[in-house]
Amino acid sequence: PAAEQKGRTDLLFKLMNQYLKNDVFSIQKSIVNHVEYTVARSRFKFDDFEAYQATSYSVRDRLIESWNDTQLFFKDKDPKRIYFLSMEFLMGRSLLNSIYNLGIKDTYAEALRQLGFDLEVLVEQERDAALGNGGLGRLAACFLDSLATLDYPAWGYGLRYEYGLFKQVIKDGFQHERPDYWLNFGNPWEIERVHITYPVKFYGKVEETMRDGRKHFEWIPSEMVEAVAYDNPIPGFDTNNTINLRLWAAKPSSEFNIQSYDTGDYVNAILNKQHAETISSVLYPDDRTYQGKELRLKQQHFFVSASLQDIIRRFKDRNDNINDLVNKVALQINDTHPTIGVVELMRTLIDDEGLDWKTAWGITTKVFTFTNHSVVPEVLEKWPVEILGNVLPRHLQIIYDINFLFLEDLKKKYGNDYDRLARMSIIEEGEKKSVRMATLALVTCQTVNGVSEIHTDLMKSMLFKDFYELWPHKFQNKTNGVTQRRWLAFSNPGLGDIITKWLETDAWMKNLDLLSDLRKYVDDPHLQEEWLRVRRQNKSRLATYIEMISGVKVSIDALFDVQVKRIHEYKRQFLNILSIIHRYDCIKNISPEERKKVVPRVCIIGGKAAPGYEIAKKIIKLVHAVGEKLNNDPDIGHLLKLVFVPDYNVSVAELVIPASDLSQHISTAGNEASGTGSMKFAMNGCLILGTMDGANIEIREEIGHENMFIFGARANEVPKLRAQRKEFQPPREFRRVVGMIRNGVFGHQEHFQALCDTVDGQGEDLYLLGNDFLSYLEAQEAVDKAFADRNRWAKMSILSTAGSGKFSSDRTMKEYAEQSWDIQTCKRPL
Ligand code: NTF
Repeated sequence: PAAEQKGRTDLLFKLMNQYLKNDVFSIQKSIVNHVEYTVARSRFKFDDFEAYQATSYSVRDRLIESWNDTQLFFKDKDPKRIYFLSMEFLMGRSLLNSIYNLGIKDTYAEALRQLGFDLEVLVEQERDAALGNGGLGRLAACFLDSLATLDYPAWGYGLRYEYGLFKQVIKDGFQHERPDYWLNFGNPWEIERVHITYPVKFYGKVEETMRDGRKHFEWIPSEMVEAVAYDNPIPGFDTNNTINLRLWAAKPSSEFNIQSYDTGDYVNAILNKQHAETISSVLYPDDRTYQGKELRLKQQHFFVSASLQDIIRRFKDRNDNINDLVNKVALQINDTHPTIGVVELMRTLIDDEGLDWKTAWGITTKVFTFTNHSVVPEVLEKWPVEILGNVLPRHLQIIYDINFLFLEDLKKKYGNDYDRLARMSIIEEGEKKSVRMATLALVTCQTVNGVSEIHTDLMKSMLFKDFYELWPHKFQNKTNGVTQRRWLAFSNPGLGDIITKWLETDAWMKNLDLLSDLRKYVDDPHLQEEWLRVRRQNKSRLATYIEMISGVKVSIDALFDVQVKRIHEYKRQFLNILSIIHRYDCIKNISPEERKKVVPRVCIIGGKAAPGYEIAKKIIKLVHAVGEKLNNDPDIGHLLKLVFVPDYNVSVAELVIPASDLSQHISTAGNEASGTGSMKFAMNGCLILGTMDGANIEIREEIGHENMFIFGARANEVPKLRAQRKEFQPPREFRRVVGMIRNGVFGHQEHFQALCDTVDGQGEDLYLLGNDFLSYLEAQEAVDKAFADRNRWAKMSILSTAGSGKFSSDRTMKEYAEQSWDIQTCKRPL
């Protein structure tokens, strides 16, 4: 047997070193093999989609090698790991990103070319993985890219929704939602782990017993659902590390409720079980209103419970003492959505691990860190006690206990200041008692951070003022960032090449601060020429796309003015439309001579409205109505166009951002926590028209106020302006354009009255469109003036890119690693 054993070891060792090769022929061999044996098509006849599938599977093979080895290496070193818990990961497509990150893009392109396929065409076959709503989910995706690239021992955990964010279809200018069944044609980027499953419990009751002389609580659930792991390898760039995003799908539990089969109603017993799968079926499409729906709470508990079981299992593989958890595990909760996990960990430690409250509390409060992503209190999730207590009865008990002890402590400090105690309580009293999830997170997490400087300041001074007074040391700022790999290097390769050429290095792909060296060459006419040429090529690509989707022909000499993001009143797409109407009105009323001086513009608006958000949907309709009018007005011609880009998503963003001259980030100051789109645009040399809100303020610091167009009320002025609304008389220009809509200049009057009401007449104009209008128009004029001067614009554009080094998510991740998670890198050697 010893000899046999040795023979086997030798054989395995030999086999283990048979890694896939990355020369053109080996890649072709693996693609064609997948055509034949995975896709089951003939290698002599397969179409673009099948070629995409086979190519993806061959890339996946390579990812798996790197990922297995990374996981083995992590297991061996057993460093403290960071687990990033998020309800949303807006990944977009994977093929191009993976082969770029693995450093095999050119070889793949060549391999495919010889086989008669075009990589660029195949890439388009992939469906976006849209498991997120917008900024919050995309941020999580950028973070994973940076964590892998920086060699941090990290895991992402989330939900494998069968339906991602709905597809937006426009009919007669109205948004319709279509389900995004993205798994329809299979998903080559995931690996189902049939053996990695955990039971997740719901409902039922709690029984109190005595155990070892101590009170013991036992939760007897009445529903059990199985969580099955799906792994998504996330390769780092220019490193051997590939980390994991583990998403959970719900499956009926095989063990539970067996007795119901014995009642004779076998078929119904099975049908009832099928309900379990609904838990992971659909992503909620509202990004800042919570509806207190039971299913949403079940989703939250489902994914954190499975994740925690998985994390504790992994911990126990290598550690005997549960107290060491704090040295091995950091748990990041992305907004309040995973907050129930804090309670689930307490429950596990006390009920399952047998720890006393104090020990469990000591561990729990050291492992969790919390990021808040919103400025206004209305967004903060609250769960009605009734729902929470029904779905998770033991958790509600624990929440009450946490709150009791917390309030006792507060009383010691603040005495009978009951107002304060009521404000700070985890339980909100009132008609409908509810659990304040952000408060729960604040009380239990080691640190809490905002996502831009102004946001963190507002958290301290307004949103969580009481808590800042109590625990100033808990509060941190972590300004958001985006990955320059996906958002600059891969989606704008032309510009990337210029940057590499002038900096004489491509090291900016891992150290974005290097971009600042571009400043040295900003006046060089060669750089300016090359820069503008690439930007024109990108614009021409977008112009073709625009014509395809809307039939509108646009001139690439015009200024491409873009606002793409979720549609929200606070983001003020309506303000943008009003200024477009103003521009239209001005052009109509000037002489042909004067028209010659007008700077031509193509205005592009895109974004989804939450399905139940009526005003947002009207804004979309208005874009179409105004577009219809001015795109077909012979007086206007190419001077002004307005197009709506439907179904804005990650892939559309990759096309639009590199082709934009100007991008708008014009939220009412004090409303946008950060904004990350702005960072992508700035990196790509697009100038920003914005308010002093969110990350715009820091972008301005980096890029220079002279290279941005800033307007509007400042955040500290907003409360006063709101208070003075009753006396405020909007300017004549504002009343005129709103009047044009009301009077039916763009038709469909009946749809727009309610929208106009929000900004004039009886309306409150909560977002101060009327107040900011003139200053916005002035900024727009400054834009025209700058664009008319080609050299000046080129310079400003280069300086935008040069100043965007700070906005890499690599920087953000390093800050979290050092200041919140206390983790070290763990780099796998080749
Ligand atoms: C969003 N928050 C903010 O509105 C953005 O300003 C920010 O850039 C992103 O988070 C990422 O931090 C949300 O979507 C939510 F849901 F939290 F309100």
